[in-house]
Amino acid sequence: MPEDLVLIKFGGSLITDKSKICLEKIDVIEQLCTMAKNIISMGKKLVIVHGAGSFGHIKAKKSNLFEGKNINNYESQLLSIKEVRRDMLSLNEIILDSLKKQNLSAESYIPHKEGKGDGINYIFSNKIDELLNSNTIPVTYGDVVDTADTKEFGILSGDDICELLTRKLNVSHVVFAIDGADGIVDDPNLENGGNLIKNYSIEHRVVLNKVKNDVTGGMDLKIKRGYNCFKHGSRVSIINGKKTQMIINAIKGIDYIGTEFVN
Ligand code: IP8
Repeated sequence: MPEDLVLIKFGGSLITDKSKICLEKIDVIEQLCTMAKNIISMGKKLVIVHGAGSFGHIKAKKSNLFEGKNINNYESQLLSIKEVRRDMLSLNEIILDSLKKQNLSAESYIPHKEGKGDGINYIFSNKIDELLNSNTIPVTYGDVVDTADTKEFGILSGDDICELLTRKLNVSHVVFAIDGADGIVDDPNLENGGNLIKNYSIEHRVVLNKVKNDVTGGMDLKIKRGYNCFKHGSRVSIINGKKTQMIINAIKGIDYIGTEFVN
């Protein structure tokens, strides 16, 4: 696999309006895709992962898709699975179109079609490797996936994907592009929105709020998955996705505003 492989997760709250069902933030998506063009011009290989935001979490939560098959609610769960998969495909399509506007070669990896297993147990097909080998940017996302056990289905988060792909592909740098903060903050409930932790190590104590309309856990899961990517040997940064120059700086290895995982 390439030595300089960057994986960026576009957070669901960053690219969608989480309070309104299936509403994308097209200006933010376009800014991120312009940044992707920049990263490719730097000679890096790139994998893009995106979250679900209001295209996934609201319906997934309503039908408890995270917990798998519920015999009392099975029919309506099956309907929700169809809807969430359809909605996620349409969000993925919006991102692909925006990348194509930048003349980038990009193709979807659709989790529920290609692999099986929920959360960190998901098994990938080889499609991502094949796309990278043909200089195409794989674009994948958090999805409702089938499982091989009695649960029948469950949720694969984009954050899980970051850890799984870091292990599979030896990613050199994982960047979580988030909304509403410059990185990990000590306490988001403080009047100033919290103080940025520039160098995060696992000993840091941070206050993590419960996220509305979310089935996968917001910053909590990002920190867990990010830490595992870091332990695996990848650089890991959490950066405000609206400050794309900071993401470019981080990838270039120069000073940036954001959080970097350290020992
Ligand atoms: O937004 C969740 O993915 P995430 C996937 O990356 C669904 O945590 C369908 C809710």
